[in-house]
Amino acid sequence: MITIYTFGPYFGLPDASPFVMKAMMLLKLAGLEYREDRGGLRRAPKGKLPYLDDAGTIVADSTLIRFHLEEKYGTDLDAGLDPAQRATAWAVEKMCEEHLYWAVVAARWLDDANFAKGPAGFFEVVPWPLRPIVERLVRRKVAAAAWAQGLARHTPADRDRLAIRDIDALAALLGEKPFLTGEHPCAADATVFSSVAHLLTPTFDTPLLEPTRMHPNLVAYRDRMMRTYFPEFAESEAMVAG
Ligand SMILES: N[C@@H](CCC(=O)N[C@@H](CS)C(=O)NCC(=O)O)C(=O)O
Repeated sequence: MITIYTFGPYFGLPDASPFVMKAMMLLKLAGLEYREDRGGLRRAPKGKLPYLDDAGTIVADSTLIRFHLEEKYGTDLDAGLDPAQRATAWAVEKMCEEHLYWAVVAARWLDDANFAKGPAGFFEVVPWPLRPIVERLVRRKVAAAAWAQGLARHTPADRDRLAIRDIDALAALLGEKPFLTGEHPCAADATVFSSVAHLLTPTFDTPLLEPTRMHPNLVAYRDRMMRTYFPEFAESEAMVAG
């Protein structure tokens, strides 16, 4: 049995991390059973989640997990796509992960009110009097990572303008198709779905929620994917935003 190391459900979503949700989706798209383990962060080989244990083979990083599943189980999660569609899917995935994701991180971790509504809850397991110290350290680490990536150096207004370009691009690329590249999901749908679901959760008051909600095709896509792949979350509070 494959074990995937996760943070667990938060904000009405299957996982607090879009990368973990993506990896869970990839496992579902590959038709593989898995179990979740929420206690793996301290032993994470790269200090991040997700990572996976497949009969003793440890794979850390959601995209490397994809490659592992495709290689070990002989499946092509982009089956049926031509080279240009594969290239577009890859570029869109990396736009979500390396650009849009950081706007979501900034909105949640740098804004005090949003931090209190979301990430602060991750530290409830830390006993007093350590909790505020650990919380401050981790928050500082996340802020430093967002600064190093670059998006956090902009004013919030510029950051949001840049992220809204990504959101509009996703909506335009999806169009009226059920999935990013057509009638069937491809690997990048795992990322796009988890990104859109995270953008739409009403837990956070962010300037990215309304620009996402304004695209009925993105909302319908999120709803469709959630109903199909995570039906246990289809009625959660995160789905109210649509
Ligand atoms: N490139 C990695 C990114 C994973 C990632 O950034 N995970 C974050 C949560 S969204 C994490 O585990 N952060 C914990 C930390 O930095 O301490 C992937 O695709 O899996």
